[in-house]
Amino acid sequence: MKRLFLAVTAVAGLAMSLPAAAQFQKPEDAIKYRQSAFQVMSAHFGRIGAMANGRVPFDAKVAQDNMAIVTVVHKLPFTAFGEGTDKGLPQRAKPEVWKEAAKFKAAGEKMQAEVAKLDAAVKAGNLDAIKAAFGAAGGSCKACHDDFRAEKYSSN
Ligand code: ASC
Repeated sequence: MKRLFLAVTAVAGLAMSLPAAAQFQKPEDAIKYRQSAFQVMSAHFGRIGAMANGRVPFDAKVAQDNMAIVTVVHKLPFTAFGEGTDKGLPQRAKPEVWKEAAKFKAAGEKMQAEVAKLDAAVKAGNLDAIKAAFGAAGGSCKACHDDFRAEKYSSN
């Protein structure tokens, strides 16, 4: 029993230390994963946006709880754009994601830098700083969408 436990924990530890990109069995899995990560990110980013834009009252604790989720999730989609994942399920990723990989990586890093600034503002609980940082973070989402996200889903 103890040996089994050791074997299971060894395998689990190895799985956790592998780059996430290596863990998808099929392109479909990677596509679903990145679409899901973007969806979760958007839901929680949007709840902070609702406060930044005055649509709901500002509550620092709610902002912090949502930001904690964004902070965990925002890097995940970029582990799931491996070669060969341009097909497999309907998606909006443009071929430029792979053709202009350096530019795509830079756009993702820009978003991550803006998310880090938003995190600092949310942790400080300063609504004016949150408004500014939210605008910049949303701008980094939009810039990447403009270049790398198609209007329509592909057919496969
Ligand atoms: C969001 C969301 C996005 C970005 C983008 C900003 O809340 O879901 O994709 O902000 O709309 O322009």
